[in-house]
Amino acid sequence: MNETAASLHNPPAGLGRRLPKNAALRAWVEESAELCRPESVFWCDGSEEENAFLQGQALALGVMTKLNPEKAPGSFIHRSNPNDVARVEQSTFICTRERDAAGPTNNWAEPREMYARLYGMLKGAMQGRTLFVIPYLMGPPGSPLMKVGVELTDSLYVVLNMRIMSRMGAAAYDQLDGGGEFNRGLHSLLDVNPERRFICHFPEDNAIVSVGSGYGGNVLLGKKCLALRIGSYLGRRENWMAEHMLLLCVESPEGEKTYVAAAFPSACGKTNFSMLIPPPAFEGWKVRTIGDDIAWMKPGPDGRLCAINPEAGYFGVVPGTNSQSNPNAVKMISRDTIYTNVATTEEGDVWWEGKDGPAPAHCIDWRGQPWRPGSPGAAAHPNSRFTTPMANNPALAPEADDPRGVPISAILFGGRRATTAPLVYQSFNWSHGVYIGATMGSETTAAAAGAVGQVRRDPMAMLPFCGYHMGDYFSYWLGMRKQVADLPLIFGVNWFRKSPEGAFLWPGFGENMRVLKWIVDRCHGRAPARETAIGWLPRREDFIWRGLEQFTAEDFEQVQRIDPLEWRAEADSQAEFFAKLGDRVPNELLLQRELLIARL
Ligand code: OXD
Ligand code: MN
Repeated sequence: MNETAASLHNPPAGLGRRLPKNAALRAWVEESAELCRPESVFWCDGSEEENAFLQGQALALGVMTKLNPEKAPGSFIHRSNPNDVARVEQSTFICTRERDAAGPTNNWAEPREMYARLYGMLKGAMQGRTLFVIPYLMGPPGSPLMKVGVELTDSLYVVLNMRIMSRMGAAAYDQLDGGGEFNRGLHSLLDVNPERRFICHFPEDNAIVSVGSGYGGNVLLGKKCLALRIGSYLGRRENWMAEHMLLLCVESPEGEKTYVAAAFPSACGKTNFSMLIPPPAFEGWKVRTIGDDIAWMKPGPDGRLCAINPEAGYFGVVPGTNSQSNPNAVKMISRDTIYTNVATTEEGDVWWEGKDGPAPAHCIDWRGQPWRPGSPGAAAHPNSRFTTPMANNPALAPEADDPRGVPISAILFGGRRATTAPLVYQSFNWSHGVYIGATMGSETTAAAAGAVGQVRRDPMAMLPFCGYHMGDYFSYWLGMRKQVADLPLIFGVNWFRKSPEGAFLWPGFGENMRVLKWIVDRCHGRAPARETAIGWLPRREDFIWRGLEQFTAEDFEQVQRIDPLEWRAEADSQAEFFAKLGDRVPNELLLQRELLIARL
């Protein structure tokens, strides 16, 4: 079912021909078509009629298969090339005139050279295919943070996913017809060959070229490429922030709303946390989702940091999704969803490791091979994904569509750490909080190609996504202190601490509400804490324990334990990381590290 030759047959009259008034856009599409030589050009308008037509074409061309409408209404499965299942950090480039602008954590290439190389590969690459023009918005229309993008692609899968993930079509034409600036994204599958796979960002031109992959994070260009890599670059220039953060609203029984942003690396539970259902002891409390992956934030006129979710859908990790880990997601992906690289059952339903119920006796695995319990390897790829509209989320906050955004009270930084990092602690102040974010460590996951389970520094969960020098990014974060009068409080969290025997210490999922409640109370000056070497920690009595009485005082002590030796090793590993970044690391962060060591 790999998508290699998608050429549309006979679009009904009126479809694919919505030409924009924007002359620069028309000229660029013409130039790109001259280079790539597609059989036809299809201008997407985002209409329902278009969607139905394109879905039909995707079925006819074998790009997707329809799932049983009784089991998964309106849903499809796509199996990708097995060599193309995750983001490829080694093939991702930031192309700026000066090498130093990209910094040591990014692959860099000289823009003219990289354009020449990419255009060489793109020459005639779309012969026999259709070039789709996808105009889209990131952010609610009318938001001061909204951006316009246009993606040109020869992949139907990309069109159908972008339709879910962004505000695609008419709303974007409205902006483009006004003649404004837009991000130019050019994507081609080529022959889906890892040797010819490059995800290249040209922040100085507000442009992206992605070739040789069909995997979401590499090709849904509004997401990681525009909303994070180009976004972080533009943000620094235009005084806003693009962050790898979920956004949620906690509403108390009295109706008090507190908005929280949280950065966790890929596949560490952002989607689950953003729509958690509080346990029964929290009657009347509600958690609602604004975003599950990306936050754009800007100092607001009221002196607070104001955030929007630029996306319109969720591209989430499937395995492990069940009615205990994320009941809202189970409902949300039960219809109108594109699944990628899960397994399918004989009844035309989907299956994955960790789904509710027993494993089917037989199924077809993510590679399209017969699979049964005991077969080698997982039935669903560990990075298999769902693409689903945010409107499907039963916990969606109405604010997700509010162009004004929401004022942030707390920022959480969380890694996947088996040791060292406690369940929750609060920074002493903004500078210390930025240091906590900058020194975040996390075990690697299947969301990126490469080894899984190794601790690496992933500052603010942005290591794969920061579009410029990481040292300058830290300075920019520190500088927010001057722009935002009413700064959010900053916390470190870790849901993944393990016992020496390797069992998770904290039950996680909905129980994370207990942690969230303490954080919210801290924001409103209602909860005490005790000072420690690493920050402010809750005491056991500061949490609500009703319904989780089996989590004893000793358990709490274990999950919150600060081991000075582990922290000394942590500080050493942070020093190594800072050294790699060179002299652009702000002194203030080096000083924070010294202070930590002194306190330890
Ligand atoms: C994602 C990722 O897909 O971070 O969100 O990889
Ligand atoms: Mn992500």
